[in-house]
Amino acid sequence: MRVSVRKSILSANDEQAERNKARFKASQLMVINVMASPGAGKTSLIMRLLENIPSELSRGVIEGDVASSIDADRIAAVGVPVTQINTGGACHLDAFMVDRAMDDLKLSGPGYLFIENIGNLICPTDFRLGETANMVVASVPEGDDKPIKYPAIFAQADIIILNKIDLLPLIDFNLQAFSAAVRAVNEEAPIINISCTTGEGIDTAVRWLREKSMGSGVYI
Ligand SMILES: Nc1nc2c(ncn2[C@@H]2O[C@H](COP(=O)(O)OP(=O)(O)OP(=O)(O)O)[C@@H](O)[C@H]2O)c(=O)[nH]1
Ligand SMILES: [Mg+2]
Ligand SMILES: [Zn+2]
Repeated sequence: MRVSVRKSILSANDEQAERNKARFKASQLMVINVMASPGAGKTSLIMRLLENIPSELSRGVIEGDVASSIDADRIAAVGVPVTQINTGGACHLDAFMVDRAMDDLKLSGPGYLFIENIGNLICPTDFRLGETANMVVASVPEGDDKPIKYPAIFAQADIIILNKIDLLPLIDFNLQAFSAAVRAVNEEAPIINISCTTGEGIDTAVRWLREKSMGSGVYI
C-alpha cells in the first residue's frame, strides 16, 4: 500500500516535470538543478556562476529552503531575479513547487535558471523538476566516501562539482578515492574541482555550462 501511494506521487511529479521542461524550453531557459548536502556551497557556487554569465543572457534563481530567505537575499543583493520557496519542512523540491515559483519569477530567456534544491543527498534524487541538467556539489569537509554512501544522487548527476578544495591541506580527503567512488556509479559526468572562496576552477565550471547549453539545444 505504502509503495503504491509513493509510486503515484512520483508519477504525478514526473508528469508535472515534463510540463516544466516544455515551459523551460519554450522560454529558452537552460535549467540547472543544484543538489548537495547542507552547507556544501550551493549558493556560493550559483553566485560564482552568475557572475560569469554574459550580459546578453538572462539569469534567474529559484531558492529552495525549509525556512528563511537568507539565500534568496544573498542572490537579490547582487541584482539577480530570485524567488524563494520555503517548503516548511519538506526535504526536497518537487515539480509543482517549481511551476509556482516560475509564475512568480516570470523569467524568459535565452538564459540560465538555477534551482537550489534543499540541502539533502537523498530524496531530491527522486523528484525531477524539468531541469536540463543535474549538478551535484560535494565538498572536501564532507569526506571522500560520500559517493559510496549516497550513490543514487551521484549516479544521476550530469556534472559533479567538488567544492572547497582550498581546504585540502587541512583535511584528510583523498582525491583519487573520491573520483573512483564517483566512477563506480557514474562513468560519464565530469568532476570539476573548485573553490568558491579562491575562485579556482570556476572557469572550468563555466565552460561546462556553456558547452552543455549549446549541446542541449535550448538556445544559441
Ligand atoms: N573554505 C571554503 N568555504 C566555502 C567554500 N564555498 C563555500 N564556503 C563556505 O561554506 C559555507 C556554506 O556555503 P553556502 O554556499 O551557504 O552553502 P549551501 O550549500 O548553499 O548551504 P545551505 O543552503 O544552507 O544548504 C559558507 O560559510 C561559505 O562561505 C569554499 O570553496 N571554501
Ligand atoms: Mg544555500
Ligand atoms: Zn525529501
